[in-house]
Amino acid sequence: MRDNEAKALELPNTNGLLHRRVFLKGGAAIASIPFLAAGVSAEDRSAPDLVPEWTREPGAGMSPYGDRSHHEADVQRNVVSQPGTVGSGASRTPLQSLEGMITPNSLHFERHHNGVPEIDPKRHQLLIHGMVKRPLTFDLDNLGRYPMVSKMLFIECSGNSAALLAENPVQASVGELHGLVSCANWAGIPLSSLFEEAGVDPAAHWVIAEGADAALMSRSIPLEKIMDDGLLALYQNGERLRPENGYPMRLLLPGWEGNMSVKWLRRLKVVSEPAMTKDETSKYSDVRPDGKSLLFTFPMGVKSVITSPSAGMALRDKGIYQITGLAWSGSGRIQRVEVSADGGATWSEAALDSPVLPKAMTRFRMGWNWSGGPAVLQSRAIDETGAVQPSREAWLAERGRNAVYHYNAIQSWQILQNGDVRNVYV
Ligand SMILES: Nc1nc2c(c(=O)[nH]1)N[C@H]1C(S)=C(S)[C@@H](COP(=O)(O)O)O[C@H]1N2
Ligand SMILES: [Mo]
Repeated sequence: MRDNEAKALELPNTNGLLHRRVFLKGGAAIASIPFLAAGVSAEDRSAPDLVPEWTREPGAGMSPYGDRSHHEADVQRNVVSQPGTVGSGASRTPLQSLEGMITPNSLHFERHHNGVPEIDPKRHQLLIHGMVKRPLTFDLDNLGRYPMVSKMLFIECSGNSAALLAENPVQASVGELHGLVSCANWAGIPLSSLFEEAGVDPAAHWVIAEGADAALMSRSIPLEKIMDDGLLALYQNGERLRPENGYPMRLLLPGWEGNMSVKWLRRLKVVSEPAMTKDETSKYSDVRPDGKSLLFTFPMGVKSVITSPSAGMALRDKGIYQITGLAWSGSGRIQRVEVSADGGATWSEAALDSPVLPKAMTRFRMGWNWSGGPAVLQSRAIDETGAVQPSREAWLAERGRNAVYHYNAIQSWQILQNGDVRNVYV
């Protein structure tokens, strides 16, 4: 019976993909298709213990600051520091273990150039100076009096997914391969209001942002971006920023490469020309096939990745599965996501969880009836500007083998006969 139901929902010639309407009508429609095939009939199982030990006595008390279940303790960031250092490196979000669009603060990816500074919030100040009428300083106290906004925004390191440039496919989890991206609800003060108070000289075009860490991370930012949607972020998913994500204040430039969202922000200097800092010349510039480099490639491209099933997972039996993943674009909203189960020969439209927000992660879903035969799963995102996520081949043809940053090509997961999932190039 289940097989027939599944067959009726299959899109023809797609290697088993199901029409996205299975997700569109909410719970009832989902229950009516054989996703429930994983449930075990009550008759086939020994009677459940109606009074297990946790039901026999009062539970634990309240706690002033919560933690997850200790059974979930192995869901962790993957931490890699550069040889000879502790604080120089990155930790990646375990995308394979998460659902929805929000990254919990404890699992937001981290990228530090010289560790997490221990900042006293009472002494930390932000200075706005340079080509302004009135240089101003702000601390947490007086910032608390400005009108705030909150927005769902992703941050992605432009070095994310660089493992996919390896000659042979690296066998690692989706988090280890693509986990330099996270999405949170960020609250803070639109920088335009602070800049208006300082009074910007009309001849100014750039702002140099500097962090208070021992790397003195600094980047040149077009003044236009700061005035458009630049945010001085103070809160992350409702609570104060985590130390590793910039406590007590960070710059957040929606949709632009993560490096520009300077953490532990202490200075914004208004200038007429970019500063050509070490962080935007020796790094975070894009070497082209002819050996020349592009500077200031700010927005992150349209991108998506299937998080389940993904490398390291295994499908148990042929039958119905949910394919799900994340899509995002530095240029705005995700318009649609397409999924292929035949290595890109055919594409079908996935369902998108709402809300679909600009410069935030969007969760997509697709039903799939795995025949037990060979399959290569892929997702391809298209954003509201019409930009289409490129194939790996097309990306390499354009960017060449010297490139390191801004890899946004389609990820392929191969399903082997035994159900194991592997990273593969097609
Ligand atoms: N001051 C400072 N800001 C910084 C960095 C840093 O090392 N120092 N790393 C940058 C890089 S390369 C990225 S990708 C993002 C990462 O933000 P997150 O650690 O909150 O995820 O912060 C950016 N801001
Ligand atoms: Mo980065």
